[in-house]
Order: sequence, then structure tokens, then C-alpha cells
Amino acid sequence: MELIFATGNQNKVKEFQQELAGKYDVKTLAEIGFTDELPEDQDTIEGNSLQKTQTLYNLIKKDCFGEDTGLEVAALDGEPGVYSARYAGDQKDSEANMDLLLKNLNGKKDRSAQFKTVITLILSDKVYQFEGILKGTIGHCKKGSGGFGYDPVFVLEDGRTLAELTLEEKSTVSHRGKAVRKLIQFLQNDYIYKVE
Ligand code: ITT
Repeated sequence: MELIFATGNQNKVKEFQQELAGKYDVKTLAEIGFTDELPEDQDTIEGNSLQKTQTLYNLIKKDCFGEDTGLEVAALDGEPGVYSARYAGDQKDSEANMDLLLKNLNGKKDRSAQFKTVITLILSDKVYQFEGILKGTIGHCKKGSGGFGYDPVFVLEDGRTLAELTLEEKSTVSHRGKAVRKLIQFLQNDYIYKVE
């Protein structure tokens, strides 16, 4: 079964491949020669996930999936949330985003946060969504060299940041890993069962 992944983020591709490789024939936008940026101007993570995936589906009319992820910080009323990529400006600079986050949390006692991923899958005009959440806290400085985005400041229960995990370890606990396993379960059980 071929699925096109509606993302321009190669780090996401790597993390999805960790779970999907060998199970599904996942093609990236680059592999199908699609170079445009997909729109994401909705005010919810669910809405952005749907918008990216629906835009691609309308253009190529092939089964596809996409995802949107946001970091929600309690003491900042859920920010940066849907604005996670552009928190410190349109250049989508992860270092600048983390610096601004650490600055905005300066002096705040509550540093609890969560990552939320919503995957949208479109199969033959039908739309499905799968959510994954990872709870943690925001550290006081950046630690680790793995992962991407806000990983160096996102601290797990065991004290490590997401950037200190291997790709495999991150997948086991992460928001994206949880959402993608729900997608796989759906594809393996419900959907395959329904169409036969
Ligand atoms: P798309 O092409 O899929 O839209 P994007 O990079 O614009 O890719 P998002 O809007 O979903 O991705 O992501 C918002 C930002 O949140 C992203 O730029 C990262 O900085 C951050 N982010 C997403 N997933 C993350 C993860 O697993 N760990 C740390 N930061 C993450």
C-alpha cells in the first residue's frame, strides 16, 4: 500500500520511517517531485494537520497522510502551540525558538508542558485523525544533540531531554510515536478489515 507523506520536514520523515519502514510504501513529497509549501494557517493543531493533508490530497488525488505538532506550555497558556515552528519568527529557527521559550519561562515555577501530534490520513476521500501526547517539563537550558526542534529543552520524567534519546528511544515514548502506532493499528485492523 502506497502512502504519500505531506511534510517538508525531513526529521519527521526519519521518525515516521522508524515505525513505518517495511510495513508501508511511504513516499515523501521530494520523491513525487512536489516542491510547493503546504499551507498551515489554521488556529488549531488538528486544523493545520487537516489543511496540509487535504491540500495535498486535492492536488494529487492519492492516499496520503500529514501531521501537525505543537508544544503546549502550561504557564504560557498553551503557547507556543500552533505557532511552535514560527515562535521566534518566520525563519523557523529552532535555536531562536528555544531561546525565546526559555526567556518567557524565566522566573515561572510551573514548567510543565506537552507535545501534541495530530496525524491526518486521507484514504479514498475519507478523513481520519490520530493523536499522540507526551507530557514533560521545560528544562532551564538545552541538553543533548539528537532529535530536532524543541527536543533539547523538553525534559522527560527520568531527567533526560528528548535530544538525549536515540531515534528508537524517542519513538517509543514520543507524541509522534504514539500517534503513528494508532495509525498503523487502524491500517492493519479496521481499515483493511472494512475494505475486504
Ligand atoms: P511540516 O512540513 O510537516 O508542516 P514543520 O517543520 O512546519 O513541518 P510543524 O508545523 O508540525 O512542522 O512543527 C512545528 C514545530 O514544532 C517544528 O518546526 C519543530 O520546531 C517543533 N517540533 C515538531 N515536532 C517536534 C518534536 O518531535 N520534537 C521537538 N520539536 C518538534
